[in-house]
Amino acid sequence: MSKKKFKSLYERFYPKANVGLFADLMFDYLDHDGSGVIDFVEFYQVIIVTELCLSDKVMEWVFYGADTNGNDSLDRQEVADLLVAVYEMGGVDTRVHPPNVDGFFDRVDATQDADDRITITEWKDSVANDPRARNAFLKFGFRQSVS
Ligand SMILES: [Ca+2]
Ligand SMILES: [Ca+2]
Repeated sequence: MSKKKFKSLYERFYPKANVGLFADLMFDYLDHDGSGVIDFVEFYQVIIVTELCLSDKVMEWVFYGADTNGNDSLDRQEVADLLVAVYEMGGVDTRVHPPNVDGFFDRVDATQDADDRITITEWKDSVANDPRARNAFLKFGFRQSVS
């Protein structure tokens, strides 16, 4: 999407905040190659970084944004894509430090119902227990109050 579209979408998410300048900054930050265009994944990274805490709403939005096939749960590929987005947002080079998806499932899913899918409940419980994901959120000003 173009910068103009980005700013208008962004302002719709935050109608009460003066986000124009920040939207400019974020657009330029995300538009690594200077093409003047960013994609939706990049856009939603911006939305999560600008929330001030990990509210339920944000956690749900991220979850359903990551659920690309719309079946209300995250499989391993969807979790991998999501963790890459979150880690990259936190400045982690995922080519050097790829997300440990199996470890994530061991920690999050195996301790719950072990059905090899991440539900919205499991997802909300998980971020607080993933240091790299939590740091990525905290780095952008999230408060630590997850839940
Ligand atoms: Ca899914
Ligand atoms: Ca599960």
